[in-house]
Amino acid sequence: MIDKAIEVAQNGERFLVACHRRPDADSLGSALGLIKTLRAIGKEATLFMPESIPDSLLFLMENEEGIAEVPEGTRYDATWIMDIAAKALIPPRFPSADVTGPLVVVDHHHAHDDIGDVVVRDTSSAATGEVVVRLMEGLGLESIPEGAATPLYAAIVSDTGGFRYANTGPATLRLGARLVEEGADPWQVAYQLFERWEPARLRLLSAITATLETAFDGRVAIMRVTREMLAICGANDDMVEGMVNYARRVDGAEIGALLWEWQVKTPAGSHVETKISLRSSGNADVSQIATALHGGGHRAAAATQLDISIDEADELLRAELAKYFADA
Ligand SMILES: [Mn+2]
Repeated sequence: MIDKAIEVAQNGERFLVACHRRPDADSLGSALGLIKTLRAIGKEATLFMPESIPDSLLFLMENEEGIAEVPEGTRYDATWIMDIAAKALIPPRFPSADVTGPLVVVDHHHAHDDIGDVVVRDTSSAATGEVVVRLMEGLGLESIPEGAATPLYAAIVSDTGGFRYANTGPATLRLGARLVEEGADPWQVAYQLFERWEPARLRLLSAITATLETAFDGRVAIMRVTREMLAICGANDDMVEGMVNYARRVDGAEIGALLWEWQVKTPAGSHVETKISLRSSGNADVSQIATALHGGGHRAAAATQLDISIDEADELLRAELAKYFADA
Protein backbone atom coordinates (compact mmCIF):
# COMPACT_ATOMS: atom_id res chain seq x y z
CA MET A 1 0.00 0.00 0.00
CA ILE A 2 3.02 2.29 0.20
CA ASP A 3 2.67 2.97 -3.54
CA LYS A 4 -0.92 4.10 -3.00
CA ALA A 5 0.19 6.44 -0.19
CA ILE A 6 2.89 7.87 -2.44
CA GLU A 7 0.24 8.47 -5.11
CA VAL A 8 -1.97 10.24 -2.56
CA ALA A 9 0.94 12.53 -1.63
CA GLN A 10 1.77 13.24 -5.28
CA ASN A 11 -1.79 13.82 -6.45
CA GLY A 12 -3.04 15.99 -3.60
CA GLU A 13 -2.14 19.58 -2.75
CA ARG A 14 -3.44 20.19 0.74
CA PHE A 15 -3.08 17.70 3.59
CA LEU A 16 -3.94 17.39 7.25
CA VAL A 17 -1.64 15.25 9.41
CA ALA A 18 -2.81 13.86 12.75
CA CYS A 19 -1.33 11.86 15.63
CA HIS A 20 -3.05 9.25 17.73
CA ARG A 21 -4.87 10.31 20.88
CA ARG A 22 -2.46 11.40 23.62
CA PRO A 23 0.45 11.76 21.20
CA ASP A 24 3.79 10.16 21.98
CA ALA A 25 7.20 10.84 20.42
CA ASP A 26 6.72 8.36 17.58
CA SER A 27 3.30 9.65 16.64
CA LEU A 28 4.25 13.34 16.83
CA GLY A 29 7.78 12.83 15.46
CA SER A 30 6.50 10.88 12.46
CA ALA A 31 3.71 13.43 11.89
CA LEU A 32 6.23 16.28 11.86
CA GLY A 33 8.60 14.26 9.65
CA LEU A 34 5.78 13.67 7.18
CA ILE A 35 4.73 17.34 7.24
CA LYS A 36 8.28 18.45 6.33
CA THR A 37 8.38 15.77 3.63
CA LEU A 38 5.09 16.90 2.07
CA ARG A 39 6.26 20.52 2.11
CA ALA A 40 9.58 19.49 0.54
CA ILE A 41 7.64 18.23 -2.49
CA GLY A 42 5.68 21.47 -2.68
CA LYS A 43 2.50 20.49 -0.83
CA GLU A 44 0.61 22.20 1.97
CA ALA A 45 0.56 20.24 5.21
CA THR A 46 -1.00 21.15 8.56
CA LEU A 47 -0.71 19.37 11.91
CA PHE A 48 -4.03 18.56 13.59
CA MET A 49 -3.43 18.79 17.34
CA PRO A 50 -6.61 19.04 19.43
CA GLU A 51 -4.86 17.96 22.66
CA SER A 52 -2.06 19.53 24.64
CA ILE A 53 1.40 18.21 23.81
CA PRO A 54 3.34 16.70 26.73
CA ASP A 55 6.16 18.98 27.93
CA SER A 56 8.77 16.39 27.00
CA LEU A 57 7.70 16.63 23.34
CA LEU A 58 7.40 20.41 22.99
CA PHE A 59 10.98 20.68 21.71
CA LEU A 60 9.89 18.81 18.58
CA MET A 61 7.46 21.54 17.59
CA GLU A 62 10.05 24.27 16.91
CA ASN A 63 8.16 26.78 14.74
CA GLU A 64 5.37 24.37 13.93
CA GLU A 65 1.87 25.17 15.11
CA GLY A 66 -0.86 22.62 15.12
CA ILE A 67 -4.52 23.45 14.69
CA ALA A 68 -7.09 22.23 17.21
CA GLU A 69 -9.94 22.80 14.82
CA VAL A 70 -10.21 22.93 11.06
CA PRO A 71 -11.20 26.42 9.86
CA GLU A 72 -14.75 26.62 8.51
CA GLY A 73 -14.96 25.64 4.86
CA THR A 74 -11.51 24.03 4.64
CA ARG A 75 -11.31 20.71 2.82
CA TYR A 76 -8.27 18.47 2.56
CA ASP A 77 -7.21 16.22 -0.31
CA ALA A 78 -6.33 13.58 2.27
CA THR A 79 -5.64 13.27 6.00
CA TRP A 80 -2.72 11.25 7.33
CA ILE A 81 -2.92 9.69 10.74
CA MET A 82 0.27 8.42 12.28
CA ASP A 83 1.09 5.45 14.50
CA ILE A 84 -2.48 4.26 14.97
CA ALA A 85 -3.92 0.72 15.09
CA ALA A 86 -7.24 1.21 16.87
CA LYS A 87 -10.30 3.41 16.27
CA ALA A 88 -10.36 4.35 19.96
CA LEU A 89 -7.05 6.17 19.42
CA ILE A 90 -8.40 8.59 16.82
CA PRO A 91 -7.88 12.01 18.43
CA PRO A 92 -10.81 13.96 19.86
CA ARG A 93 -12.71 16.42 17.62
CA PHE A 94 -11.43 14.60 14.55
CA PRO A 95 -13.07 16.23 11.52
CA SER A 96 -15.68 14.41 9.46
CA ALA A 97 -14.85 12.53 6.26
CA ASP A 98 -16.04 15.36 3.97
CA VAL A 99 -13.39 17.60 5.59
CA THR A 100 -10.53 15.09 5.91
CA GLY A 101 -10.80 13.48 2.48
CA PRO A 102 -9.47 9.92 2.31
CA LEU A 103 -7.75 8.73 5.46
CA VAL A 104 -4.18 7.45 5.11
CA VAL A 105 -2.90 5.40 8.05
CA VAL A 106 0.87 5.10 8.51
CA ASP A 107 1.77 2.68 11.26
CA HIS A 108 3.89 -0.21 12.52
CA HIS A 109 1.45 -1.90 14.94
CA HIS A 110 -0.62 -4.97 14.24
CA ALA A 111 -4.04 -3.63 13.25
CA HIS A 112 -6.67 -3.76 15.94
CA ASP A 113 -9.48 -2.20 13.89
CA ASP A 114 -9.97 -1.69 10.21
CA ILE A 115 -9.19 2.03 9.85
CA GLY A 116 -7.96 4.07 6.92
CA ASP A 117 -8.77 4.16 3.21
CA VAL A 118 -5.09 3.70 2.43
CA VAL A 119 -3.03 1.81 4.99
CA VAL A 120 0.76 1.67 5.18
CA ARG A 121 1.29 -0.74 8.02
CA ASP A 122 4.76 -2.22 8.40
CA THR A 123 5.00 -4.32 11.52
CA SER A 124 8.69 -4.97 10.83
CA SER A 125 9.53 -1.30 11.45
CA ALA A 126 10.67 -0.31 14.92
CA ALA A 127 8.82 3.00 14.68
CA THR A 128 6.35 4.79 12.43
CA GLY A 129 9.20 7.27 11.91
CA GLU A 130 11.00 4.57 9.91
CA VAL A 131 7.99 4.14 7.64
CA VAL A 132 7.98 7.91 7.01
CA VAL A 133 11.57 7.70 5.78
CA ARG A 134 10.49 5.03 3.27
CA LEU A 135 7.66 7.27 2.08
CA MET A 136 10.21 10.05 1.72
CA GLU A 137 12.42 7.84 -0.42
CA GLY A 138 9.41 6.71 -2.44
CA LEU A 139 8.67 10.37 -3.14
CA GLY A 140 12.16 10.77 -4.57
CA LEU A 141 13.72 12.79 -1.75
CA GLU A 142 17.39 11.92 -1.41
CA SER A 143 18.12 13.83 1.75
CA ILE A 144 16.10 14.31 4.93
CA PRO A 145 14.08 17.54 4.56
CA GLU A 146 14.96 20.55 6.71
CA GLY A 147 13.63 20.14 10.24
CA ALA A 148 12.70 16.45 9.86
CA ALA A 149 15.84 14.79 11.26
CA THR A 150 15.19 15.58 14.93
CA PRO A 151 11.50 14.53 15.03
CA LEU A 152 12.21 11.31 13.13
CA TYR A 153 15.20 10.52 15.32
CA ALA A 154 13.05 11.16 18.42
CA ALA A 155 10.37 8.83 17.01
CA ILE A 156 12.88 6.01 16.65
CA VAL A 157 14.71 6.65 19.94
CA SER A 158 11.38 6.65 21.77
CA ASP A 159 10.01 3.41 20.29
CA THR A 160 13.31 1.55 20.68
CA GLY A 161 13.86 2.78 24.25
CA GLY A 162 17.04 4.49 23.10
CA PHE A 163 18.10 1.71 20.68
CA ARG A 164 17.81 -0.91 23.43
CA TYR A 165 14.62 -2.89 22.73
CA ALA A 166 14.48 -6.08 20.70
CA ASN A 167 13.07 -4.13 17.73
CA THR A 168 16.47 -2.43 17.30
CA GLY A 169 18.00 -3.95 14.18
CA PRO A 170 20.83 -2.93 11.87
CA ALA A 171 18.49 -0.91 9.64
CA THR A 172 17.18 1.05 12.63
CA LEU A 173 20.72 1.81 13.83
CA ARG A 174 21.77 2.86 10.32
CA LEU A 175 18.79 5.16 10.06
CA GLY A 176 19.68 6.61 13.48
CA ALA A 177 23.19 7.33 12.23
CA ARG A 178 21.83 8.93 9.07
CA LEU A 179 19.48 11.19 11.04
CA VAL A 180 22.38 12.28 13.29
CA GLU A 181 24.40 13.07 10.16
CA GLU A 182 21.45 15.16 8.99
CA GLY A 183 21.37 17.19 12.19
CA ALA A 184 19.62 15.28 15.00
CA ASP A 185 21.38 15.76 18.36
CA PRO A 186 21.35 12.46 20.32
CA TRP A 187 21.89 13.96 23.77
CA GLN A 188 19.34 16.72 23.25
CA VAL A 189 16.71 14.16 22.20
CA ALA A 190 17.59 11.70 25.00
CA TYR A 191 17.60 14.51 27.55
CA GLN A 192 14.17 15.79 26.47
CA LEU A 193 12.58 12.35 26.18
CA PHE A 194 14.12 10.44 29.07
CA GLU A 195 16.15 12.58 31.42
CA ARG A 196 14.09 15.63 32.25
CA TRP A 197 11.71 14.67 35.06
CA GLU A 198 9.61 17.01 37.14
CA PRO A 199 9.72 16.39 40.91
CA ALA A 200 6.08 15.20 40.82
CA ARG A 201 6.99 12.47 38.37
CA LEU A 202 9.77 11.15 40.58
CA ARG A 203 7.39 11.23 43.54
CA LEU A 204 4.90 9.28 41.44
CA LEU A 205 7.55 6.72 40.51
CA SER A 206 8.22 6.19 44.18
CA ALA A 207 4.49 5.79 44.93
CA ILE A 208 3.96 3.38 42.03
CA THR A 209 6.99 1.20 42.78
CA ALA A 210 5.80 1.02 46.40
CA THR A 211 2.78 -0.98 45.16
CA LEU A 212 4.97 -3.61 43.46
CA GLU A 213 3.86 -7.21 43.88
CA THR A 214 5.18 -10.30 42.21
CA ALA A 215 2.99 -13.23 41.21
CA PHE A 216 3.27 -16.58 39.44
CA ASP A 217 6.54 -17.46 41.18
CA GLY A 218 8.06 -14.11 40.29
CA ARG A 219 7.29 -14.44 36.57
CA VAL A 220 4.97 -11.42 36.73
CA ALA A 221 5.48 -8.07 38.47
CA ILE A 222 2.36 -5.97 38.99
CA MET A 223 2.10 -2.34 40.07
CA ARG A 224 -0.80 0.09 40.19
CA VAL A 225 -1.56 3.79 40.03
CA THR A 226 -4.76 5.29 41.38
CA ARG A 227 -6.35 8.74 41.01
CA GLU A 228 -5.53 9.30 44.67
CA MET A 229 -1.82 8.56 44.15
CA LEU A 230 -1.72 11.00 41.25
CA ALA A 231 -3.38 13.68 43.38
CA ILE A 232 -1.08 13.14 46.37
CA CYS A 233 2.02 13.35 44.17
CA GLY A 234 0.72 16.39 42.27
CA ALA A 235 1.20 14.30 39.13
CA ASN A 236 -0.78 14.06 35.91
CA ASP A 237 -1.56 11.13 33.61
CA ASP A 238 1.22 11.99 31.15
CA MET A 239 3.69 11.23 33.92
CA VAL A 240 2.45 7.63 34.15
CA GLU A 241 3.72 6.96 30.63
CA GLY A 242 6.59 4.47 30.75
CA MET A 243 6.16 3.60 34.44
CA VAL A 244 5.15 0.04 33.49
CA ASN A 245 8.74 -0.53 32.39
CA TYR A 246 9.78 -0.50 36.03
CA ALA A 247 7.64 -3.60 36.60
CA ARG A 248 9.33 -5.34 33.68
CA ARG A 249 12.73 -4.48 35.23
CA VAL A 250 12.11 -6.78 38.19
CA ASP A 251 14.73 -9.52 38.00
CA GLY A 252 13.11 -12.77 36.89
CA ALA A 253 9.85 -11.15 35.75
CA GLU A 254 8.81 -12.22 32.25
CA ILE A 255 5.89 -9.80 32.32
CA GLY A 256 5.53 -6.38 33.89
CA ALA A 257 2.02 -5.01 34.41
CA LEU A 258 0.65 -1.66 35.45
CA LEU A 259 -2.99 -1.21 36.47
CA TRP A 260 -3.95 2.40 35.94
CA GLU A 261 -7.11 4.19 37.06
CA TRP A 262 -8.01 6.29 34.08
CA GLN A 263 -10.45 9.19 34.12
CA VAL A 264 -12.81 9.05 31.16
CA LYS A 265 -14.52 12.30 30.31
CA THR A 266 -17.80 12.15 28.46
CA PRO A 267 -20.35 14.87 27.72
CA ALA A 268 -22.41 13.37 30.58
CA GLY A 269 -19.57 13.76 33.10
CA SER A 270 -16.62 11.60 34.00
CA HIS A 271 -16.02 8.13 35.36
CA VAL A 272 -12.99 6.00 36.14
CA GLU A 273 -12.00 2.99 34.03
CA THR A 274 -8.88 0.84 34.34
CA LYS A 275 -6.08 0.59 31.85
CA ILE A 276 -3.78 -2.40 31.94
CA SER A 277 -0.35 -1.85 30.41
CA LEU A 278 1.79 -4.92 29.82
CA ARG A 279 5.46 -5.33 28.96
CA SER A 280 7.46 -8.45 28.18
CA SER A 281 11.11 -8.83 29.11
CA GLY A 282 11.63 -11.20 26.19
CA ASN A 283 9.85 -14.52 26.00
CA ALA A 284 6.25 -13.74 26.87
CA ASP A 285 3.88 -12.45 24.18
CA VAL A 286 1.87 -9.87 26.08
CA SER A 287 -0.26 -9.02 23.03
CA GLN A 288 -1.98 -12.40 23.54
CA ILE A 289 -2.99 -11.41 27.06
CA ALA A 290 -4.06 -7.91 26.05
CA THR A 291 -6.06 -9.27 23.11
CA ALA A 292 -7.86 -11.73 25.39
CA LEU A 293 -8.78 -8.69 27.51
CA HIS A 294 -10.17 -6.78 24.47
CA GLY A 295 -6.99 -4.74 23.92
CA GLY A 296 -4.01 -5.17 21.64
CA GLY A 297 -0.43 -4.24 20.90
CA HIS A 298 2.88 -5.86 20.17
CA ARG A 299 4.57 -8.97 21.53
CA ALA A 300 6.67 -6.84 23.87
CA ALA A 301 4.21 -4.06 24.72
CA ALA A 302 0.44 -4.23 24.83
CA ALA A 303 -2.47 -2.68 26.68
CA THR A 304 -6.17 -2.69 27.23
CA GLN A 305 -8.77 -0.44 28.85
CA LEU A 306 -11.76 -1.85 30.67
CA ASP A 307 -14.79 -0.21 32.22
CA ILE A 308 -14.26 -1.93 35.59
CA SER A 309 -12.59 -1.03 38.89
CA ILE A 310 -8.87 -1.43 39.44
CA ASP A 311 -9.44 -4.38 41.82
CA GLU A 312 -11.67 -6.12 39.27
CA ALA A 313 -9.06 -5.49 36.58
CA ASP A 314 -6.38 -6.94 38.85
CA GLU A 315 -8.43 -10.12 39.30
CA LEU A 316 -9.22 -10.40 35.60
CA LEU A 317 -5.56 -9.91 34.68
CA ARG A 318 -4.42 -12.60 37.09
CA ALA A 319 -7.05 -15.01 35.73
CA GLU A 320 -5.84 -14.33 32.17
CA LEU A 321 -2.20 -14.74 33.21
CA ALA A 322 -3.07 -18.09 34.80
CA LYS A 323 -4.58 -19.22 31.48
CA TYR A 324 -1.59 -17.89 29.57
CA PHE A 325 0.94 -19.75 31.71
CA ALA A 326 -1.19 -22.91 31.66
CA ASP A 327 -1.19 -22.87 27.82
CA ALA A 328 2.45 -21.84 27.43
MN1 LIG B 1 5.10 3.78 17.43
